[in-house]
Amino acid sequence: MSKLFDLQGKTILVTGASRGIGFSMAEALAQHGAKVILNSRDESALKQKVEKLKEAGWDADYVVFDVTKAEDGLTAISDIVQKNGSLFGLINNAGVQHRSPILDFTTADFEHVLSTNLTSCFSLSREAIRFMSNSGGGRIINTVSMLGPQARPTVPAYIAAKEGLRALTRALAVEVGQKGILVNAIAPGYIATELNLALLENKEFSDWVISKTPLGRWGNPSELGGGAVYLMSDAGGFVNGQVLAIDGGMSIQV
Ligand code: GCO
Repeated sequence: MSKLFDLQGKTILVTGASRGIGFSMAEALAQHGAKVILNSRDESALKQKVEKLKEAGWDADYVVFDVTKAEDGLTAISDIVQKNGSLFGLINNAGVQHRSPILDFTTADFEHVLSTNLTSCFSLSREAIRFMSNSGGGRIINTVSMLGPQARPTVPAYIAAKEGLRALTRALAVEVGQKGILVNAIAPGYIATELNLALLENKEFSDWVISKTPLGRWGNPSELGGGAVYLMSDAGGFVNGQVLAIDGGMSIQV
């Protein structure tokens, strides 16, 4: 079988991986041979998900830390390297959402979203790069969003953070490419996850998503895994600083 998508021997940390897109990406990476390390703040959920992957015969572990605490991220990454010998990949997937009309949107709300969705990706990437640089290279994938270049009302912090994360992807890609570290992003469209439950249950909003998506439906979290495998594998070996849209075509429809 082709080695193009083979991730045997690769240790990959996925943040925000106890559910939704993060878990689906981790599951796809494990199915292609990677040792996946799932992160979130919810140890009970992580244990369940790691058990599910192990029962399927995959190589998985978990690490509990809050991505907004840089020191905890550094400790977690160094522990992963110590336990596994290396860290080949990092997926900065953890994220939060806050929806509110601008006049009710506090600065604290804004800073919380920016801290989780952008600053934490910078800090974790820096620490991952520290190790990847000494082990011949690696891969970083940032989960951005269709929102950024596109916008909608009531989610200014999310849009600002995700657009900033696109820019951070390019900034890191140009700085660490020489070290054999590739940095890319995946931009999901509207995916049926817990983060979007309120939107899925809002018929008017859900009908709008369906009408604006050429494939005429919400995406499933499992549809994000292939993009992660591609960008982590030899198949993506010359892709750097790019954003892979996985949105059913929504971002290109007027
Ligand atoms: C929202 C949603 C979006 C989606 C996704 C769209 O409130 O509009 O949460 O942000 O999660 O990012 O691409």
